[in-house]
Amino acid sequence: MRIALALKGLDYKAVPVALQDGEHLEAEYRTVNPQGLVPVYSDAQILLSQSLAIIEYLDETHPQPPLLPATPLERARARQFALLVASDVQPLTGLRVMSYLRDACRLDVAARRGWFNHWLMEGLDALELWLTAAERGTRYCVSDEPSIADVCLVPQLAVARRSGIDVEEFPRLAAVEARCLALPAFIAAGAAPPAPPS
Ligand SMILES: N[C@@H](CCC(=O)N[C@@H](CS)C(=O)NCC(=O)O)C(=O)O
Repeated sequence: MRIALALKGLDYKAVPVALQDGEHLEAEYRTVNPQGLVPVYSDAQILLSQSLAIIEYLDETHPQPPLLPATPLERARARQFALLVASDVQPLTGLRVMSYLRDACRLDVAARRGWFNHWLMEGLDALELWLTAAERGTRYCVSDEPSIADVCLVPQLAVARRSGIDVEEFPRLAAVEARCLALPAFIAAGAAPPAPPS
């Protein structure tokens, strides 16, 4: 959501929610999102959850630059990549699922790590293969402009990097990521990994 806001050049006030401290599960936050998940987006009129719904809302209310490409096939392809991340990978690897595996299923660290890596790697493999299959020499996932696909891909790769996965094993994903992270909007949104210690 932050990347989409930055690509659109929109000013916003970020209200951090400390997930590791369980702030999102407290009654106060649940008055904002009863589901207890981030992000939510609000302006004077509305309160919305679900990243993809928010991003499409921003795209429709602030059409420039478009986050969904020009042709029906490119739009479908962009949504395909975005959904692969947001519906197939993130839900299986998110904090609440990992906490449930620890607390309710009593899985140890190794088993939880195995679960996390399995679903994340399966998703990255699929994204890389689809990117290869759809390869038309474009700068970003779907076209020569960043789309909703890139907006979803880059944070998922940041999660992979933080988890010690070698993203360079996925050369097409890594190349798209590098191009995105050279864009001011991705930098402004904090999508770039921290610089290595000197
Ligand atoms: N489908 C939701 C997923 C939201 C979600 O899982 N957000 C994570 C942070 S990226 C979260 O709030 N995790 C807290 C938890 O799992 O307890 C979306 O795309 O917005």
